[in-house]
Amino acid sequence: MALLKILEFPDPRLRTKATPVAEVDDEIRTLIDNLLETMYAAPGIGLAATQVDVHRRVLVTDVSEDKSQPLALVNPEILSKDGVEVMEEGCLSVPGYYEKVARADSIVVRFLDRDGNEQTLETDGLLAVCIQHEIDHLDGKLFVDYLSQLKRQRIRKRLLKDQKQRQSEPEAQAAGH
Ligand code: GNR
Ligand code: NI
Repeated sequence: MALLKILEFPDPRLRTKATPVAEVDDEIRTLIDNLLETMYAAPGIGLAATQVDVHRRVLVTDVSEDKSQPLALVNPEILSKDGVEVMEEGCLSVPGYYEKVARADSIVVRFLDRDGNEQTLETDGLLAVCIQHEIDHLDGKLFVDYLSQLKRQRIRKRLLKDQKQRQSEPEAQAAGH
């Protein structure tokens, strides 16, 4: 298992559209394990392969309190959406910012599990929001795209400033500060 580096907005690699997985093999299972480890360490409730610069259609989530419900979705496809849920969202690729976003409240999603078996999941609330957020990543989309241009530009400028500051302090970066 390995901890992967998470790309941060406005890194252009986050705009890449991920390609479908042809076969769920050991390489994909290793990717899933590393995504889960990276998500739990962050900590976060979801992570898309795009965020670790792997442009394949793979995402993981766990919305439980005690890391008891890991889910991996390969080639996820939303079959139907219903209702509206406004939730305060955050993103590991947009650290430190939380904003309200409106999404479907309930979804039906079809995907391949880690054994390559096709599954259909009907869910709502936080898990439904999280899966929509992660599928957006696979399409090169971020939650800041739903905000006003003014808010998005402010976030962009502040994050760029943080990133440049970290680049100029390589020792602190190595020490994890
Ligand atoms: O950890 C995360 N929390 C979160 C909260 C509300 C809506 C979506 C999310 S996903 C986010 C982790 C992440 O960035 N996944 O891409
Ligand atoms: Ni995110």
